[in-house]
Amino acid sequence: MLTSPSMKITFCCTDTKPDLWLSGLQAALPQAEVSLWQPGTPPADHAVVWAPPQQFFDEQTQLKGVFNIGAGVDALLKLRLPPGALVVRLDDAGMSVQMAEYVCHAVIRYFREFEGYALDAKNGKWAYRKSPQRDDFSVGVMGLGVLGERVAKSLRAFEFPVNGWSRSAKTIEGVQSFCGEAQFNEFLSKSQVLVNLLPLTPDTQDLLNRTTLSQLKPGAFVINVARGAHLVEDDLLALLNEGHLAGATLDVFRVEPLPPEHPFWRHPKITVTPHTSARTLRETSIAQIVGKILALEQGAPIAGIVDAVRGY
Ligand code: NDP
Ligand code: OXD
Repeated sequence: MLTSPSMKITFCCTDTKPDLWLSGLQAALPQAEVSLWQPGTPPADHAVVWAPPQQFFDEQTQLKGVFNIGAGVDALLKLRLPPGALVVRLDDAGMSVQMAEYVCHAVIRYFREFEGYALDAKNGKWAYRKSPQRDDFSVGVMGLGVLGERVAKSLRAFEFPVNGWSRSAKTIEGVQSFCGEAQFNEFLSKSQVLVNLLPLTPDTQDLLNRTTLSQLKPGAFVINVARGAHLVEDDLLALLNEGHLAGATLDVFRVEPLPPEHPFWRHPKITVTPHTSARTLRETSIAQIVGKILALEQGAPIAGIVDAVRGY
């Protein structure tokens, strides 16, 4: 038997239909007791969560593992968590390939002017557009973690010059590494496209603002796929309207769903998608989480443990 017969798993995921998660977890952990959390649920050993209420942690004080069904833990870390619990984020689980698709699509759409061709086609216009020189078209990826590294490598496969910015220096073939505050301005000034894949922490909140975005090359393009609170929305709008920025593709917003009256919806230089660049894949995620629960129960090391002080 792989798990103790009394092991209890509780599931508390806002905005997520629970049934297939519960049956999937139960099938993968037949000896465990898997339940949907509701107020008063007896203490569990491990929790599978997304945006749970504070009451959940106030009651579930004996958790050993808190498994977030996403990569970003910014919302989770705002709560008071049980002191003994390890917080574990999803570690790729099928998200990095989706993120690479999304970002490469957005970059290539801008580089090859496919939006302009689509407009021309609507008007029956047959005309060539001149793409910029690839060598002058540097893409800067902020955050070179699980997702950012995959995105940077995928962009390299299209032979774009790629720079990356992270806290610590990285060695990724073909990608120039910049790190820390000291190298941030240089990184920005080299970027024709800026891709944000940072975690949301006190250090990174509002980091995409007038001062930083003004340092991008003239006519730069911004892709935000991390969190809405990284971006000062009015500053982006001003720089687009003044012409310093050419456009933006935004998947995440300060308020989600993006309110109907928000100017981003109708701005001609902004493409909006509904926080969909890398979706959580249920079956892959269950397999990963169950593998980690079993490893933890056996005292084995696992990847993806969040450092609450660092914030990611
Ligand atoms: P990781 O934790 O694996 O990577 C984070 C990267 O950011 C690391 O390279 C880290 O540097 C760097 N970093 C953190 N803080 C700073 C800082 N202050 N200055 C410079 N670099 C910093 O995260 P993931 O790649 O898995 O995910 C990134 C984010 O993407 C998530 O936090 C989430 O918000 C977002 N996301 C969005 C999705 C969507 O559908 N839109 C889906 C999934 C995730 P170092 O390596 O040196 O530690
Ligand atoms: C995540 C997300 O953090 O979906 O995984 O945004």
